[in-house]
Amino acid sequence: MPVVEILGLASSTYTRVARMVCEEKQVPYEFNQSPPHSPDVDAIHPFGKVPVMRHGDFELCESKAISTYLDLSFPGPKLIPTEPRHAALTEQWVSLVNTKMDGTLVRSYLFNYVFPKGSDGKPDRTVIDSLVPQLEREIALLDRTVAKGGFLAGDSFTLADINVMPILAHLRNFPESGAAIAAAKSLSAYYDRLAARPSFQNTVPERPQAKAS
Ligand SMILES: N[C@@H](CCC(=O)N[C@@H](CS)C(=O)NCC(=O)O)C(=O)O
Repeated sequence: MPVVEILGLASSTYTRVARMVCEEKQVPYEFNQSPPHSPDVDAIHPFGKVPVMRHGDFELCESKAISTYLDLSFPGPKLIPTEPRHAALTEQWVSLVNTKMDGTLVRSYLFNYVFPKGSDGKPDRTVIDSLVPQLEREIALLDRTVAKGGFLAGDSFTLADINVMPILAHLRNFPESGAAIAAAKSLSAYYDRLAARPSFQNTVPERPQAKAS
């Protein structure tokens, strides 16, 4: 069996998802640091995004598709449950996080700190302040959800949890999101519990550096 190759950036939340899936299922894999729009990435992802995957002659992009392929192709714990309702809830939470919350929490809020666009090279306070109410609503939603069954989709660990953990890991390092997570008691306990998993520990990226505001 050829080895699975994951190409992407260690700091990329979506890349970490694909790597965590390999780790959880104990799929032997190689991780090749490849930035978005690098030639190897562009050859697989039509929009040059990471992660992408190679497995022998099979090439694939998009973290959810890669996760599904790995989950179906390899033995080990099922990360997308087979029971229909549990599977659907897993899909629902991956979709809610990727299509809405990633936009608020990562691309808008977090990127404002990591890639500041203010004319003085600093994070734009007005933009950050305008994002905080929605950020707090989304953290509160995650908090209420994990308070019910201890996980995002029901009462066991799934791809939905893998998908949100890399985002929470980054958010804990920034002021407003860190405070919101610290105040969300169920979400904080959930984070601490899941952060102890080897799949998470083995994929820790370098810490993103915020520019001083
Ligand atoms: N829907 C994609 C999103 C991947 C994505 O946005 N990756 C980011 C890094 S976390 C990226 O490659 N950004 C570069 C770009 O959008 O040009 C997935 O799930 O894999």
